Amino acid sequence: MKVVGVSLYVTRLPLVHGFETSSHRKTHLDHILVRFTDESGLEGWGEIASPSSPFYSSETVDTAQLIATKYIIPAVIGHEWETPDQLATTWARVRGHEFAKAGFDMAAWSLYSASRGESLAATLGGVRESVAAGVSLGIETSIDALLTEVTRHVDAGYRRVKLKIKQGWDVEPVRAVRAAFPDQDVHVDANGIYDDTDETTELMRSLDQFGLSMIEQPYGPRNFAAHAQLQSRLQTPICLDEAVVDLDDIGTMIALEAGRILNIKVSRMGGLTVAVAAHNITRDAGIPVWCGGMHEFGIGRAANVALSSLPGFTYPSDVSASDKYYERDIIDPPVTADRGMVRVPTDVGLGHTVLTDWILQNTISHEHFGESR
Ligand code: OSB
Ligand code: MG
Repeated sequence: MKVVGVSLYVTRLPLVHGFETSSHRKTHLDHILVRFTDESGLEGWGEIASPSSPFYSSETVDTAQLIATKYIIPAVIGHEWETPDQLATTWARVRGHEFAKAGFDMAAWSLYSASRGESLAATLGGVRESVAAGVSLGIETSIDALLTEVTRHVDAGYRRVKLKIKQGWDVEPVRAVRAAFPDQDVHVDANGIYDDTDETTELMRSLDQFGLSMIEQPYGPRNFAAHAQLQSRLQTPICLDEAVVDLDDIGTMIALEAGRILNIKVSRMGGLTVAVAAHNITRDAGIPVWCGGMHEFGIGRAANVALSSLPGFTYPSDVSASDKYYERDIIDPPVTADRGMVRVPTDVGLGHTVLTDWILQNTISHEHFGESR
């Protein structure tokens, strides 16, 4: 196959409910949508779900656009490939910039699965007809407001609730949620905000009493040693997110016993090709995984659902329904959850129609490279 045309759309959607993590609050997202056209006129879509500011990782929408236009697109256009991993070799020598790469890798997989006349999930090796969905709930202005959000999503049937925590918003909100929902699968995510101190160790040990299914990324992204030491002192499993951006990091995580669970994010790891490899490695190592999210629009969300259908994804993924995030998604039908289960599409490619007109109506800038079709 050969990609002959690439379009980039910087598209903005407002969130239905503002979202605050330990680093900042957001009310809308700008994601870069990637459209491939091959020589036969087939289409593939991908999504660069980088945040606008470099507070989750060092990438931003602007850096992704720069890397895409300067390094990835010139290498992709006209390159002959048979499988997505072959196309991924064209950007392999670019260090870092995983979010940017992920958008292109996703477009390659969606084009590739469409060309095979199969669903994306089947092409990736998926085995599930539906996947269990969790929700990720941001920091709220009060514990009452948080309980309202938790209640709404537990009532909707979501299988797991993740609470964002930071200093001053950790033990008390968790205590309140646990008291109100004693049997609910609950976990917390610190997005790397805590310092490696005795005080943090004590705080994390006090979270042990709540029977959380995991504590996600308490320490900074590079601090495997601190995670390993904390894990040896906790009953609750530590789950790594920001720390693991490539397969070597999984090796480090395993060698140091820096966590017992891995959040595999397509965006953070540079695409579906690496995400599938990460799934295979962790499965062989006996490390359970789930698929994390970056508030993806429908294209990235469809990729997350397809990935979550692989056998190693045994914990509920952050693949909530489109309406948890956006009033109107950019795909039809939108992603829906039925009692916390999301059906894996069996139609060819992404399994959803991409709403190009709706994308254009919400697009801030649009660029085209190569042949136009
Ligand atoms: O740490 O998983 C995270 C959103 C933005 C940045 C980081 C994270 C998140 C989420 C959202 O938790 C998960 C979702 O897409 O529902
Ligand atoms: Mg996280």
